[in-house]
Amino acid sequence: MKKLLSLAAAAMTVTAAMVGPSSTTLADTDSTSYLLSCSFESGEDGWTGRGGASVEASSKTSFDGSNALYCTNRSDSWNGAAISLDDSYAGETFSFSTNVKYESGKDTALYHFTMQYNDGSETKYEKIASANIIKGEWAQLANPSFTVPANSSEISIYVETATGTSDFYVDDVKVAAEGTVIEGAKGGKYIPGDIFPDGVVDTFDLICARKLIVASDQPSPQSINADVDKSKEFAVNDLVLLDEFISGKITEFPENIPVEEVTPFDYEANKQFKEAPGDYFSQCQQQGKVTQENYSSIRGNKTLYVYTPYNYDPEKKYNIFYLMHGGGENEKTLFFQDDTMIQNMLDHMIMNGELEPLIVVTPTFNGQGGEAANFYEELRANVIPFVEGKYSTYAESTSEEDIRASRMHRAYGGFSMGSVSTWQVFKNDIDLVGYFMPLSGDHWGGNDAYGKAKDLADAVDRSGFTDRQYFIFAATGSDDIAYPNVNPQVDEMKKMSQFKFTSDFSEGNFYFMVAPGKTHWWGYVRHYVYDALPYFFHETGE
Ligand code: FER
Repeated sequence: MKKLLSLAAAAMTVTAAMVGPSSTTLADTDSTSYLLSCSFESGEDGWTGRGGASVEASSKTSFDGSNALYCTNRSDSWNGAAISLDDSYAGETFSFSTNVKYESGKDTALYHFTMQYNDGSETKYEKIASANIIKGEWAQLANPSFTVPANSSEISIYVETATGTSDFYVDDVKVAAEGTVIEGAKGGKYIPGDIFPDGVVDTFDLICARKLIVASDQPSPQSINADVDKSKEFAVNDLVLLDEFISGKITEFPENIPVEEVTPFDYEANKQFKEAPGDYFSQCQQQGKVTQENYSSIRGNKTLYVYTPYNYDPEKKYNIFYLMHGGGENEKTLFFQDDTMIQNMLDHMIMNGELEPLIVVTPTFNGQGGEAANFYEELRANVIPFVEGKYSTYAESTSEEDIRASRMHRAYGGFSMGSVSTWQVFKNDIDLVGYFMPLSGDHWGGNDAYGKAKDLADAVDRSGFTDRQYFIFAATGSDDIAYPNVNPQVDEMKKMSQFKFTSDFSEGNFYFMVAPGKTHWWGYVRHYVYDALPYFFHETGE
């Protein structure tokens, strides 16, 4: 009884600390001898960047002392911070511990403390400890009994993430004899219900939750664990569920995730071509930014450009539109040529409230073995993960699963050969993209108009998506050289159940706008983007 009381008192103390600024527990002060102990107080302590990552001792934050190791420039989730261990570790069992923290991006992220070694024939990787950690909080990744495989060599230990490339800090890394309890950060782990951060959900958490709900209208980072129903706020319902969970009435927390808001949009059902106002192609007083990005792809090293809207905020989520140039053009065509200057048009549309701020990317299909019809491969393998790992979109991470989950916030379009690439993206990447804008170009697949339409309809059937889950706004000019190719394809598509023809995407999913008298030129085609783009990103895909 006495013990319980004192633990409850401890719980109260921690609660008070949680409501205020987060507190950390100092590492042990006993005389344990460590095989490795890295505090980063006077440098990197032998740690190096893994993959392309960089590491440096930094005083921006620390778990213990005044420095931590700061890991940046990661271009893949396996990039991180590493240190080599000598071969004498092989075959022995030790206690490993590190503390990790990250400061931007998702609210929680999965981190791994991993060992790499050579088993005599190949390189192997084994997780020492893993944890889902809370943004802005130090968390400990520890394993008191981890055996380094016998006869291994080239051993190193490192910190990495399961997905994404965010910067992180590492501090107070220790290796000690098997079974040693190495003190580390308390809490910092995402465990719904674990409000008194001890790794288990029990009565102490209920005590903390009750205190939290009366004491705090400003939730602490730790209160993400208190929001057991994932409603994005800690409320009475969470308290009720926690009580039921602890008493054994329920064995898991039912989720109450808020439905994602989409902006209601007043579609026209039969959208007619309308030119953007002439001054939309001059500089706007609220300018977005166009950034050159270099990336490596399955078809060599390439460049693309990223338009970020005025006041771009990496803490917010943005819809994203990939827009492909035509044959003989390149990734610069859309942003740097007098007859395009799409960025000025986007600036004006966003400033005047005609378009939600979004990210627009101009990649290229040019390159080693690259062509319009196979760009969909590179889009999936390289372009989307690269861009969306770096810029803030609805993709929670660059895992294919998270890219799929955010497809209703992703569009792809293109002109001429770019339109050819668009139909191919529809056919092959429909699981990643929800909106399509093929401009002045037909689908290269199938022998005749029916064959082209059928090829696309078959792709829909294979995907399993319903006709509320993909949207096509196609356009061309009546005098465009592509019109005689596209128009018959559209006529065949209209007959198929997969495509419901209207520009009111609350009712259907497929439209073809014909601009009277216009020919095959970006100077006209940019206006199709002006007409079509505001129609995107309003459907939930439910
Ligand atoms: C078409 C699709 C693409 C088309 C032309 C192109 C004539 C591209 C032409 C080029 O890049 O030269 O439907 O119709």
